[in-house]
Amino acid sequence: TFSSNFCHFFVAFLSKCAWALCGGLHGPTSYVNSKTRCSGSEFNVPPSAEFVARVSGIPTMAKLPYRETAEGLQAAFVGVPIDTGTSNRPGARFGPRQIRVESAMLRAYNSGTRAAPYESVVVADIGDVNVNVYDLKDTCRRIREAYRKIVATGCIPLTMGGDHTIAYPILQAVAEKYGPVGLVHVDAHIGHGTPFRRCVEEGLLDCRRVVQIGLRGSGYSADSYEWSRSQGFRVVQAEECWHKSLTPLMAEVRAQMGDGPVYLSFDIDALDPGFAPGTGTPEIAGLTPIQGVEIIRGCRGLNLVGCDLVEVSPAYDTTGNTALTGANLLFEMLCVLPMVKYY
Ligand SMILES: [Mn+2]
Repeated sequence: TFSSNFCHFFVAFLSKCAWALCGGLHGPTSYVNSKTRCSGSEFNVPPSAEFVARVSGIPTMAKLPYRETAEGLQAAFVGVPIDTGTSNRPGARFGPRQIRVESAMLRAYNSGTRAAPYESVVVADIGDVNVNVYDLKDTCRRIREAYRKIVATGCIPLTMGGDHTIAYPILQAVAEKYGPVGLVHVDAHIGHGTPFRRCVEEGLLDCRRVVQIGLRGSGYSADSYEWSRSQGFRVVQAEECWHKSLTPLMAEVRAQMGDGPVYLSFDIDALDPGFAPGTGTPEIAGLTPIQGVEIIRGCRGLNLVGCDLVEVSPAYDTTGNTALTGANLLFEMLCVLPMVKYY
């Protein structure tokens, strides 16, 4: 409608004015200013590239302010730079850093869905978990402890990996707070780094509310997904996704997940390596970026308590496109969090 359009542009205009007034055009440190400090609003708003050059500044996720802790935040971008759990090509430890760099392209509104995350969620980049690159078990302990603190206040972590192992200690912390969670797992592999097997063994998942989407490739036996199905998971192999919109599938997934807490774990290798080559264990004939976006947008309405985007490995990515795709998928995740306002 005209009035909602007007409101949208008016609010966008105001936030830009706030930036300009804040000194967004002046001074080397001004880019980390936020709307909080400028206008008294409670939200953090990244500087618009209309006022602050995209290439300027220290690269935080989406050019959001950096905060030391999750205190006072409703959502937080967190990096977990580890690849000690990688079984093939290493390099995902550099994923969070490269995602932050490419995220400079992100703008404040979701043009496709009309989501306005920075008008409705207090969000910041809280940096990286201090991992132990020599000891995966110690890294898992460090991740679990860091995420306990993050989720303690109700903050929703949006994690940048890192190899998929990290989902295990994250889910330990998440399930400790929320109880066994539903899981939307998007991946070429059944359990990259085996995080979800460990999660099942520890009772962290509500197994009737688990779906795995995009599984494919050669296997260790003819029925590679028997274990998943015998746990009660819904398995949607890549072949079932070929040539299709995944919007109808996601309606079924929403019904499966119900109102309970849900965690979304998205391995970038779910996408075809033609679109996202910068990853450790590529498998051909994967999902398209459109299908990836359909999956995430299809999570709108779920009680999401955490999301991750893992396995971005920049060294195998000659164009930066994998990290750019990862940054955009993380933005899409922010846009489907329960409290996000839509125009
Ligand atoms: Mn994978």
